[in-house]
Amino acid sequence: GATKTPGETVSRYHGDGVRYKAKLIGVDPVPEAQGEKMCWDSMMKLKGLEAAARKQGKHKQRVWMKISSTGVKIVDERTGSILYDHESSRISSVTKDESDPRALAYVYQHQDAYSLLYIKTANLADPVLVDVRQVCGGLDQETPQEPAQASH
Ligand code: I3P
Repeated sequence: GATKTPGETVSRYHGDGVRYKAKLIGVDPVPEAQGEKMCWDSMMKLKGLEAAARKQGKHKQRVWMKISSTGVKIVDERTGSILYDHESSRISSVTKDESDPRALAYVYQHQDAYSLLYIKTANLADPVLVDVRQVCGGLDQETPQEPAQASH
């Protein structure tokens, strides 16, 4: 994408920030703030639960993912209620789903625990990843190096 000046970055995330149409795949407690394998395993577990739910005729919850300088909010599309409100300082890692160009996950801290939130975007996840990383102070890119190896 285009390189943004610091000024543009600030205004883009100011106030309500940006929002993306998405569906919530799920939330899973995880033991650490970050970790490639941990995130991958958690995402695949949630993906398995999603597939099982779909077989029973259940659909993922439709949400808005709102990204602003304060952090990330997950809002129910139908009711407008805030499901999750994560301050940027509580988001410890952001992970691209190498198996799905429309999915991403991030880990957030709550009290002394961590959870992974896994989300499917209506369009490509890449610009969303960039936005989350920007508001979280440029988190390290976590790109799994051997995604194909994890499919056993
Ligand atoms: C749907 C299809 C969509 C999926 C949707 C499925 O199945 O796989 O791609 O939305 O999930 O129900 P079908 O083709 O049998 O109708 P996403 O791509 O956004 O996951 P959903 O029911 O959870 O919305």
